[in-house]
Amino acid sequence: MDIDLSKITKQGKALFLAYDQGMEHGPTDFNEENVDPERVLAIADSGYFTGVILQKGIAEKYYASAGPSATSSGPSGSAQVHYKVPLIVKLNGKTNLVKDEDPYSPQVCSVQEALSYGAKAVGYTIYVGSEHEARMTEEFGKIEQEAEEAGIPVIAWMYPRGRNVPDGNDPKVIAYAARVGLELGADIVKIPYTGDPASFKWVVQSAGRTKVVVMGGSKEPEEAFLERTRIVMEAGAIGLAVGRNVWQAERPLAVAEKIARIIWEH
Ligand code: FBP
Repeated sequence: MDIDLSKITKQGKALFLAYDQGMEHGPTDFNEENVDPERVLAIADSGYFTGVILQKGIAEKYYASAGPSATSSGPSGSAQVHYKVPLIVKLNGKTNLVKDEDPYSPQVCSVQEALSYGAKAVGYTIYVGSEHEARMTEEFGKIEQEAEEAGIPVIAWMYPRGRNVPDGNDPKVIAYAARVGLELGADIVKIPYTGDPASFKWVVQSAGRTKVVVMGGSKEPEEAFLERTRIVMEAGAIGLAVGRNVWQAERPLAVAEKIARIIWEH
């Protein structure tokens, strides 16, 4: 069955704002402003994004619950914020305090729970090549089935990592990871950029009918990031899932606008 991606895409393209770094990296990624989920949700809700990626805690306490920008009364009498940007709940996650050579990211939220916060899609990281890969592909298999039954898309973060992967940025390994996403039934794979247009095109081809979005990475100069966006769109990606390069920018909305223009005018 073809899953409908229209709730998290616009004209078939996607721009997701990732805000799960508090779990993956800790608040070292944040400053006084972007440490506040409401501020980042306001960026996500600006109209430039087709989805916001959150862990369950922020999904429940900020996206689905009361806040100062509340607009009406919810079922329990509590005020409800009505964000327009579609919610994507990340179902697994880990901290970087555990220095595992072979990473494993456990499932911390179910598809049903994600749906209860209003999720329009769910996400899951598989560290392809990790000694724990089998546990993650197994968990992913169940999630994929549950999401398909619920009629929502699954996005797989396909990150080649672990002692079996000497270089996680090797284009061949990234293409392999993208292909595994297709094989496992991911509707979209979120993968690193390979570093050059030709090898990235092969990654997109390897993903077949599974759509490709590119991860952001740590903050880089704006023009370099925009250039990378142009290249990946040219190579056939449907868009980006970006966090730090937007909400760590001095003017997040200005950057978001430039990225969106490249994606939709491509
Ligand atoms: P960024 O654009 O900030 O890199 O976000 C993308 C993302 O995949 C997040 O969803 C996740 O928190 C983070 O990167 C994981 O980073 P890493 O595992 O490379 O430290």
